[in-house]
Amino acid sequence: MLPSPLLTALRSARHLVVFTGAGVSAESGIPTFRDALSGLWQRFDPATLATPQAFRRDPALVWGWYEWRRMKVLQAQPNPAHRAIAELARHVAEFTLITQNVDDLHERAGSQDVIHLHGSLQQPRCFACARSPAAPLAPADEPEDGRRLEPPRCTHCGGRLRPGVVWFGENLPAAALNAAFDAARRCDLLISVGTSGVVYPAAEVPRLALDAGAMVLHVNPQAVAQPGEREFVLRGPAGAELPELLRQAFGA
Ligand code: BV8
Ligand code: ZN
Repeated sequence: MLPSPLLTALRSARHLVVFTGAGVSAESGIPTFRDALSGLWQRFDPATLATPQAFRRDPALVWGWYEWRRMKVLQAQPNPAHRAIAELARHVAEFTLITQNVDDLHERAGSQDVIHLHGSLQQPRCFACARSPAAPLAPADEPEDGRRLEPPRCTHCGGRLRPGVVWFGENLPAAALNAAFDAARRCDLLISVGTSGVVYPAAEVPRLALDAGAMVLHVNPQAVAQPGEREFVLRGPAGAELPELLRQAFGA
């Protein structure tokens, strides 16, 4: 049974924020960011591959990695965690969903106005002129040697297309970051789902909510936080914990 202060906070929430990381998509079969380098990619470090320098050095390798991940997303389905988050929004007065993920599984589960702090796999843009391609990308084809894939060219300037994600060393979209920080400061309850909380400035979000007096719940199989007066931890997979939370709080 959820602790009663948490049940009360859920049922009386004026403004609920849900903040997600790669763990919310794990049960859809999308490798988490730290695991995204399984198999063929295991000898790469995400923090070096997810950078503009890596793309400049070897665009086909980086594009191949993202197309492999985009293909995994196309083959995946939203899981019960994504669906429970979409349903939660219907039970509170104000709801904000902030994600670090670059997949579209929240949207495919019915969530709207999702704040993507780190961009999206679905919106490539030109590395040179930043324009988006006129036509959406064809479904990812299998990278040739299992890895490399030449990025398509921009129809406007001939530059290479790059994934529409925020790489390490790149600024986050200001509008998204401001909206996320504003929601964190105003909410009365924030649920942080499936994130290791190591990447900044996104990792600030739960701390901002806590410092502003909100209650914070972490949902993660790993121990990512110490429970405190206004901080709770649900140790388990989001696909099980979130539907159960929804049932206990709203009978949904
Ligand atoms: C910035 C998009 C200003 C791409 C990502 C040196 C130079 C430059 C910058 C820095 C530097 N040192 C530090 C920094 C800042 C840097 C940073 O924080 N680095 C870290 C590594 C220390 N940040 C940046 O660079 C940011 N920009 O600071 O700009 C600036 C500009 C110039 C110079 C200086 C500063 C940009 C960061 C954005 C990077 N892009 N993603 C892509 O996806 O390829 S981040 C990437 O990791 C993911 O998007 C995700 O957001 C992030 C964290 O991963 P998680 O989502 O938490 O996933 P993870 O795998 O880590 O954990 C999964 C969790 O799920 C685990 O806890 C697991 O237990 C749990 N789990 C597993 N199964 C389940 C589950 N939970 C629930 N249910 C389950 N079933
Ligand atoms: Zn261009």
